[in-house]
Amino acid sequence: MTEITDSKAWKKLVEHQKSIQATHMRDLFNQDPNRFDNFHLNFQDLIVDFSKNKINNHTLKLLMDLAREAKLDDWRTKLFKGEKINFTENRAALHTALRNQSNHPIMIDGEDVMPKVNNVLDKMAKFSEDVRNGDWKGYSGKRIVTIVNIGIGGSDLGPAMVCKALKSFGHPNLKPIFVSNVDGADISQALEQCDPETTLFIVASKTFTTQETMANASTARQWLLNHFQGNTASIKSHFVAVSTNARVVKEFGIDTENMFEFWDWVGGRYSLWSAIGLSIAVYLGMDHYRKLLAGAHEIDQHFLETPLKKNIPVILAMIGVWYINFFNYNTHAILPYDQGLSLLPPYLQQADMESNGKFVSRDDEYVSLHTGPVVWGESGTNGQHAFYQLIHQGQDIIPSDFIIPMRSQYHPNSEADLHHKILFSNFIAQTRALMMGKTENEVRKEMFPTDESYGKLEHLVRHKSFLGDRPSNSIIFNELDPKTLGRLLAIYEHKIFVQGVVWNINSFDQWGVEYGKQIASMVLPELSTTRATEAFDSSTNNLINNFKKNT
Ligand code: G6Q
Repeated sequence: MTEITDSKAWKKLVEHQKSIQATHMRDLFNQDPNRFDNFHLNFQDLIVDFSKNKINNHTLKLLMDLAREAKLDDWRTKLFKGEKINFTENRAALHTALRNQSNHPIMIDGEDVMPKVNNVLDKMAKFSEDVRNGDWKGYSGKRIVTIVNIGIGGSDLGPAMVCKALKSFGHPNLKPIFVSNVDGADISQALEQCDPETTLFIVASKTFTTQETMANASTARQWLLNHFQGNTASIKSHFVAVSTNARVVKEFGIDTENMFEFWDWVGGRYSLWSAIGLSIAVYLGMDHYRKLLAGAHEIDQHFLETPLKKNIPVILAMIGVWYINFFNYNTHAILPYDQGLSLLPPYLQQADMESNGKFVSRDDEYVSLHTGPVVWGESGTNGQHAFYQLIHQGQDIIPSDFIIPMRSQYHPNSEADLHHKILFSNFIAQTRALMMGKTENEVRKEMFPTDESYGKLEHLVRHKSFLGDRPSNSIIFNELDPKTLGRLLAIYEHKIFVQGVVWNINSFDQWGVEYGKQIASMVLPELSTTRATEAFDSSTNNLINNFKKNT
């Protein structure tokens, strides 16, 4: 198989990188007064400004050529058609079917999946309405006020992030809590906030065998049964399941009538669009949940139909490839300027790193290139008072995405308005400072405004200077509402997919997650024996044996 590094576009990009490397982004802006016009895209009210990147028209042309040489068009079609592109698990990756609002048939193994997708959505609608309006009662007849989602990874991060992001749309009398960690502190602290008579547990697990989720769900079940004197009839009113595995759900004691189904072609990290989004539907209401799906569907259409150079996920993906593979910038920061989006960085960390943290190609060969970047971040302005120092003056260049609504969800009174202006000005300040930097002469002018003061403290000049030339994308939109959030998340999903296509990897498996689960299941029985363990390496044996001595 020819590698992407042998493609014409790749070779030209290597040469082009050498010629553009020394050009400061300041100069790119000086050379082209219309740089913003030339390097931004709109989708409804969403604006993606990618002008603060080390690119020119020629860069973009070559990057689009590269995407074409990687056969992006074909892969995009395969993704949406439900071909089994997750070949190591023999599965399709059809999260787009879950939000297929146009409802055209989507076939897997000769079966149109849309009827069952729509049936589950209807079941979710009925259930979430019943909980929200109090028709669904706890065992003692009281209405539900707390919803505890028990799940981990893909069965936790998406719903937790969305419920936090869209809190202002949430039901005022419902409180969502997310329990994921097997550390007993997580479930204990959650249960401290709950009354068994008014709590609903949603056990969310694709496999329904994940150790952490099953341990937390069992603890929650016991807690409920303790309250109702062991009466197992109470479970039906307080536990529902979201899973692909009806048999194990039943064994756990949850009636399959109270199970919301999804399918093996929904990857964990792409599952908030499936019944895994049940906690979202209950908290925000099904109308808002459907708007979230609709926003994602709009981007699916945009991604499918828009020419590459106007295609938002493609542009963001290819700029990422440019930095990772041609500049060796191997991390990427997600910096939302919206406190509601504070869980977006960990959400996207999973979406990206679990998808593209791969070193074997689709041709079963070792990949010779850097693939997925280390994705990290924190909401602004908090991050500014912590790690931004390194982004401004550290040795590593960290391409960053700044994400901000123009209006706060928390509706403007004069004070909220002021908060938002301060927030927005900080976002602008950071993106400009990163791009422009501050030369030593500019520092001197600031430090020594008069001739007399000139030269004093000269040794500080370099410390206070900034090289700039540090890239960022700015993604802005009117307000963070369900549709906008759906659009934003789908943009990132497709960006990640495009990068996986260029690197010729399978973005939809996660053997690294499976390996950890496998070793943990070998260690657990060792912790319960009294004899010293000799089964592993000396470090592992000693760590286990010290645990045994001290418990
Ligand atoms: C996601 C991963 C992983 C998964 C969890 C939970 O793509 O596969 O994060 O979601 O391990 O798995 P279950 O839903 O099966 O409990």
